[in-house]
Amino acid sequence: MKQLFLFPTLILLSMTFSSCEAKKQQSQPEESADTATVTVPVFNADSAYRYVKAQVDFGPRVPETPAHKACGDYLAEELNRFGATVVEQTAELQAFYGKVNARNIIGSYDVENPNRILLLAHWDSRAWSDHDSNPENWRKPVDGANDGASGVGVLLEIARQLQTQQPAVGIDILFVDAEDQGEPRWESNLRNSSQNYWCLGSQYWAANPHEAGYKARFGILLDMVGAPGATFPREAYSMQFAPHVVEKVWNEAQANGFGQHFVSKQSGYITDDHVPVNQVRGIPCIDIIQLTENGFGNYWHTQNDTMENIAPATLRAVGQTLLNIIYKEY
Ligand code: AHN
Ligand code: ZN
Repeated sequence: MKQLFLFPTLILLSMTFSSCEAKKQQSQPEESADTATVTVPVFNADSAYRYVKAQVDFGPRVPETPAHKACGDYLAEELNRFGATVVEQTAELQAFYGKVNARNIIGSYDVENPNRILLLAHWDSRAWSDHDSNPENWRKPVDGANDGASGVGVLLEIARQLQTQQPAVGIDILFVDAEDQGEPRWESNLRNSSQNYWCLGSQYWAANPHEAGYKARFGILLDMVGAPGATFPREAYSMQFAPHVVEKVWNEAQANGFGQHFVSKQSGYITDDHVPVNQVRGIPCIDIIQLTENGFGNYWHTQNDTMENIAPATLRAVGQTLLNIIYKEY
């Protein structure tokens, strides 16, 4: 089943593009504007679910562990298999406990196209379950099925779709590392440090993009997009830096019946990977992140952030909305 969208302005644009062509064809009847359509691929949530599970099956993707290395290789290989141009960057970054080797992985489509959209998610999983109800679990790493793997899984499924049908805009998929290794709760002395030990990979990328002077029209960050019944409020930094992108994405979601996830209410400011993209790289970037009254959900930074708590329906709501946004952009 393909989804069809009326797309009247596309025809006008293509006519101005090729004025020589238009002259030659002047005698031909013009296509009426309201028959112009764009076909958006259908997001396969089961496929996305499998990409989430494949990451979790490596074990926690804590930087500098064998599972992390193996999963990074897998992600680069999948992007390559789906026809992306893959670039990686590694950097030694300052974590609160010392240096950490981080690896950002970028898959680009239609690289010559100057009109680009950036899609990103963090691929590392947290080294500590410091919000677990059982203190004995605090020093265990999280599976990060939702916190990490869900966003990456949705983007891998989008990569697979991009290969089959090229949209009008170029797409860059950025998997950032070392987002989730910020100081655990017991290091409360570091809370007031001026250093932000979260989002290390995206901070590095924003200052050192994979391509000199890299720009995109806008960016969309996915963070914790797989929980059953997840709600995504309009996050405050997103509203501050990219209100038009929030508007576009939430309208698209609500128009397609995903309003139970993409709720209209606003949230507070969340320090996440979109902040350096906005502040350092100057790309308007939003964060689609699960948030409820009591924070990031019951399983956040606990031993229960597992595949049992991943719902294909939520992956679909986010993935289909993104595909609609991508294919309607021109
Ligand atoms: C903080 O808790 C500082 N920021 C939320 C970003 C985050 C953590 N996303 C996933 N894990
Ligand atoms: Zn986290």
